[in-house]
Amino acid sequence: MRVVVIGAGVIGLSTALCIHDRYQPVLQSLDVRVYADRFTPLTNTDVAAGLWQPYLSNPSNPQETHWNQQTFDYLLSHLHSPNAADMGLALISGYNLFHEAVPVARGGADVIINCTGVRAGELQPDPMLQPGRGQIIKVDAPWMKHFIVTHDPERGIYRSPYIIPGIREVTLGGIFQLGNWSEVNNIQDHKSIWEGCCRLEPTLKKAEIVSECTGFRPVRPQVRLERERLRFGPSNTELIHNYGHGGYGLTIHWGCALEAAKLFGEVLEERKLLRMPPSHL
Ligand SMILES: Cc1cc2nc3c(=O)[nH]c(=O)nc-3n(C[C@H](O)[C@H](O)[C@H](O)COP(=O)(O)OP(=O)(O)OC[C@H]3O[C@@H](n4cnc5c(N)ncnc54)[C@H](O)[C@@H]3O)c2cc1C
Ligand SMILES: *[C@@H]1O[C@H](CO)[C@@H](O)[C@H](O)[C@H]1NC(C)=O
Ligand SMILES: CC(=O)N[C@H]1CO[C@H](CO)[C@@H](O)[C@@H]1O
Repeated sequence: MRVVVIGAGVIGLSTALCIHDRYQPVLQSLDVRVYADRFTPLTNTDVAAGLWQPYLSNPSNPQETHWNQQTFDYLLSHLHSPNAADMGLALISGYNLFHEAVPVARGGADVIINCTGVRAGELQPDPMLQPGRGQIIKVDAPWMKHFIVTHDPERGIYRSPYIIPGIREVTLGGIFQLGNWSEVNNIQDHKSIWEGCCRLEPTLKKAEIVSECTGFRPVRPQVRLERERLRFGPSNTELIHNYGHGGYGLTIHWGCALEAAKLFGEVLEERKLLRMPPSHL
């Protein structure tokens, strides 16, 4: 069984890991490879602030709420493990403020998993998928112990500042611009983030800027997580899509990886490849 995962952001890596851990013990042979044209630290996942923050429940797919919950439980279960620091895990409190002031060899895989994020449309057009451009500034401000996320109706979701401490740096942001593919940092956006965040937390004025970058959220009305069968001549290749996680990819990733692994298990069952039921994670 040869599995090719396209994409090395949080979605591709967690899906590859989940499939490997669950099915490697029960298959005669399982070869999982991850292909991507960008790896860490150059993916959109690296730009994310990293807050577990589900959006309001998605009426077009109530399962997303369940996947968010599974991810939360998974992260929480690792909080006191020796891996917590490597996973970047920390429990922090904070404030939500409202009213503020690849080239894949055809036939070379039995199953292909598309975890291509915002650029999934390059491989096969998906009119529902759009870039939600974001820009962030990372600062050194170890005195910041709480997150502050604003949802300002006046400024809209598009320029509403947030301050999110990570385990090393603090992420300042607040830009959400739909449909713009520009990867350059914009000076107006920079000013808006800096001024907005310093107004929320004046001590940030003395924080040193470590880096600044732009990334794209794979915005879609709902995550695309489903099977599709590809036919190349006589051979059947199964395709599993797992993309379109918007501004909540880290929040939902593990639940989606479990679901993708379940779909993979269906393929194995149909092909009568399972020697015993899959191990439970
Ligand atoms: C400013 C900002 C802040 C964010 N903050 C948060 C947050 O606090 N919490 C949260 O949960 N989410 C947050 N997000 C959202 C989160 O970053 C995304 O949902 C998540 O990174 C999507 O992961 P992904 O693996 O699908 O995509 P990506 O990280 O974009 O990875 C896609 C992978 O596919 C590969 N790829 C794509 N197309 C091809 C191709 N044609 N050939 C070969 N390889 C290809 C790329 O090289 C890459 O390896 C934020 C996003 C932004 C922009
Ligand atoms: C897209 O964003 C870039 C960088 O912020 C900006 O210079 C450009 O004007 C924007 N384009 C559109 C069409 O909004
Ligand atoms: C939607 C999407 O990205 N589909 C692609 C997944 O990967 C395969 C193999 O490269 C493509 O054929 C699909 O178009």
